[in-house]
Amino acid sequence: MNCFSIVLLERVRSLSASLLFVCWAFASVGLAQQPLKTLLAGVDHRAVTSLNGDWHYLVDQPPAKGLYTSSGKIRDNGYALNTRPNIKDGPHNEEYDFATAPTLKVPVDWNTQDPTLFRYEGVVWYQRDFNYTPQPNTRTFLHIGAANYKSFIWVNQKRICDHEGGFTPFDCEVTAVLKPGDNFVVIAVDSTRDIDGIPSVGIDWFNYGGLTRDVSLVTLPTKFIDDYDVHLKHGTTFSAAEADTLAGYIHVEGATTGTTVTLRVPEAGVDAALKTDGNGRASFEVKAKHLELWSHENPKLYAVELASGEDRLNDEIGFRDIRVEGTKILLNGKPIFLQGANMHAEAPYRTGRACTDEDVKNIFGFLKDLNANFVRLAHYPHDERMERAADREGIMVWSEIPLWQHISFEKPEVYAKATYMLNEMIRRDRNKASVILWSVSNETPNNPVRTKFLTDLANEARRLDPTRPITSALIGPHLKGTEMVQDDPFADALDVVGQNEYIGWYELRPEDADNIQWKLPQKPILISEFGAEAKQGVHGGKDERWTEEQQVNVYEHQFIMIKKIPQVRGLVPWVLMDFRSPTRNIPKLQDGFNRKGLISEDGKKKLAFTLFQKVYTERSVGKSE
Ligand code: GCB
Repeated sequence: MNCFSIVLLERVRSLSASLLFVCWAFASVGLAQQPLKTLLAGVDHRAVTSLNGDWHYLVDQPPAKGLYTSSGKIRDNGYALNTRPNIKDGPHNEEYDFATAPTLKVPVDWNTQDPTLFRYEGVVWYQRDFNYTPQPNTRTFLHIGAANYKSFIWVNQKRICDHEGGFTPFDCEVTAVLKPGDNFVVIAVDSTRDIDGIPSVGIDWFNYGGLTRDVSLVTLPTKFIDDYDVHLKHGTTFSAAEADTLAGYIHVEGATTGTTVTLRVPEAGVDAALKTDGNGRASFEVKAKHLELWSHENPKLYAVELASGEDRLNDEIGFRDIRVEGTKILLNGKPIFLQGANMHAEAPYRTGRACTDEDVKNIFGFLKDLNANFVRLAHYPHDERMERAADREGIMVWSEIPLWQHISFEKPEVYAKATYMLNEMIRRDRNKASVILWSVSNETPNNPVRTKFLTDLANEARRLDPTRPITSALIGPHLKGTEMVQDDPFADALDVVGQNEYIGWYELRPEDADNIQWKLPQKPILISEFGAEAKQGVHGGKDERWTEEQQVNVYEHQFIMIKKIPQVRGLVPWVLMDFRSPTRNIPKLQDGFNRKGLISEDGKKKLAFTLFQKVYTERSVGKSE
């Protein structure tokens, strides 16, 4: 087994006060040479040098001999060196050449850019040149918004970092390997599914590979703000009259005790000079002169300025209180009912992994048209643009790590991966007011090993962020007569319980829902998935599968059932838009798409969309009180 110790202290600083050494096996994948020590928050609000654009690429088909040795180690003497083959004379040397290779756009998955790579899951090498002008007293990081699934990175032939996980950002320090003028970066991205990965091998979505989000170089002063949390103080109770205090911390990497940090929110009358402690963290509680709280109706964002020494970072942050009381979800002290939809990170119209401003605009256009106030970003963190848009548009968000169905729960190294993915997600999005729920998993099998794993993970999420409720989507209710019983012990560890069910599609008939009584935990319940497939444009009787009418029929019976569950605090139909899933193989109906969308992948609304639009406008299903 090839293992390495990774010092998680810096990556999960708030997670542990002591060094936590984690060693995980990259299956047969080889050694990571350096631990990732830095994780930069707020990069999308910094001035960066974008490395988006055209990158040369070469496909390293399994067994990927350019990347892996026969014993599964990472090869440091192959493509990573980016040398040229002797084409004309001299002894034959290399079997690759980036300089003459075609290019792929970054970001954007490889599958939808090169038809020969459409179903490819394996290693693709990316290379690009860039120019660098050294600046004294700075540190430079290569920031990768996301690369699915494992990445191995070299700059100027030096291996600088590895990363596992396809949906969260990471940062590799390149200060020591950069030179004035021409430089190059080579990244091998391996999208091969791994039984011990998160997610594991079985997924119901398309495994888009590659550098799927923005890539940039971030140059910072030697002491810099790498993490911050600016939120409305989250006390044991909430009172609108007293909601005038901002709390949190600003962490300065490299700071010694007593380093000054300033926090300014001019519009709220906040101008505070703070001091770091021995860990570089300046914790604070400061009174604002006036605060308008963020909500769906009033998504107020404030310009927030952080500074320490040479470093400056400007963000836009909303302030609000989210908590659970009994079976209610309270936003700013008032009960809310979440009218939402699930969404995969699938780009409308063009298909592919959503990653552009245009994709986000289209998705939010659908949500607003639906009159939604909530979206579950399934089943992994989406592009950061989504949460930024949600902040601006007042759409509340459920954000989750890709812990989907069957995971190697018995393996400590998988738990370590889950915690750092959770940390990467929370680090990136903790300052987004729209994010009201962290989800640790979706539809996992109920057994003691998994329950312990997920309970620990839920507690970890709570420890990383004590201001937001923790949730998960559960399956496995069992029918006892006409009673549907959810007694999964993992629900005890959750603040909000997501209940997935497909009555009328995978089980029973649509009308059976009318008579089912649910026995659910006395906690706020979100019906986090329900629905049926329909091919847009196919019409027929309400009992005819695949028709838009049948999809509507399923939902209408669901509404009869859901109205009788007193704890329900939200509706999250599966799914807003049809999405690619290669396991969906019924020709002419699915053609590689999961068809449970309210909208087709090319933006055409099905009848069920109109149904939800009406229900959400009239607020006819569900109550907040
Ligand atoms: C589920 C999963 C979701 C699937 C959906 C389906 O329960 O959570 O990822 O896509 O069912 O359509 O089967």
